[in-house]
Amino acid sequence: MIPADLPLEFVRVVERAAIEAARTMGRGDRKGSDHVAVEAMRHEMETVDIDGTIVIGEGERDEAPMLYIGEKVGTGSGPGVDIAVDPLEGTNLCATGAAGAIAVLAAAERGGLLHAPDIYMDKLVVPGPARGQLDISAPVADNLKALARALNRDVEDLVVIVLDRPRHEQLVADIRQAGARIRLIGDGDLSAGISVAVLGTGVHAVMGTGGAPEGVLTAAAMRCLNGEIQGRLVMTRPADAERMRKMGISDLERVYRTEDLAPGKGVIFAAAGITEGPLLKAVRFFRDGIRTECLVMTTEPHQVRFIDTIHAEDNPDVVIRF
Ligand code: FBP
Repeated sequence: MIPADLPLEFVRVVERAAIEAARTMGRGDRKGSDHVAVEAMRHEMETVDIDGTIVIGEGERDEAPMLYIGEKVGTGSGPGVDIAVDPLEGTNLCATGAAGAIAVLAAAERGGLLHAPDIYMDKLVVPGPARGQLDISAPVADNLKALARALNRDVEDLVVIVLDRPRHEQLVADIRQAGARIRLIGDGDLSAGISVAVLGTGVHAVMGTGGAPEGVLTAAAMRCLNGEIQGRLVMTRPADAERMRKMGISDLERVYRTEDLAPGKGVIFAAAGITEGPLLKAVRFFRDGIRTECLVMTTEPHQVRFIDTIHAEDNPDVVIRF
């Protein structure tokens, strides 16, 4: 049983990572930004009463000094939880001050999140009304027709988010051919996926290949937002086969559904805005404090909360503005 206050504890963790990353915004130092976000998240996590294990993190133990896969986090007293983190999703976005960088954490009871290898994944993310009506293996045009039908609009009225990469040349051509509109993004298919599952954001699907770890985090968000992700692992380097084998994955063609990627009963998803985004505002620094915006969601109870926090200086003269 996940304690009721745990989601709010995780808000603290993503807020801290977001604040530290945001201080480095625009410095052009993607590694430096990532490093401070990782350190801040790791440090804040030490105070959370969980017996946590990182299942998706900064890499294998020999690659990452902190938040590596298998690392124990939390005070050690409390429930056993598996944790997936992306302390800075969109390192380039933060380094250049572009929109959409977020700090992210998902958690579930043991076994509640897929231990996905750090390789690519072909993804299809759609909002709740289209759940179960598209098939990642079907032609793009068929999927866009099904999506339009589910959303009660024409294909021409759909906006599909695609990572701007040469590998997506054919996909972009297929979407254009089908008549849908496209938003090409530089980075950040996880925050794009979250926006897709929230009606009113003006975007209706994410298509194309991005990171598999981001796919698992997207699935945790979809469990809370009733959206859908379908994903298929993609091997691009010789080392990927070994990675998959080590994780017990033999079927390359397998299509993972939302519940395969994030099967937990009690899923928690927390994200904090770093740079400005469609759902979460950027971290704002002012004389008397810092303001952050977070999204924290749970499946049990099913809640989606937006939390706007002023971290005020400890000073009796501080003025709080709306
Ligand atoms: P980072 O924050 O690790 O830089 O990842 C950003 C991102 O754009 C993800 O959102 C996406 O899944 C992945 O990188 C795509 O990978 P690539 O940049 O190799 O195409």
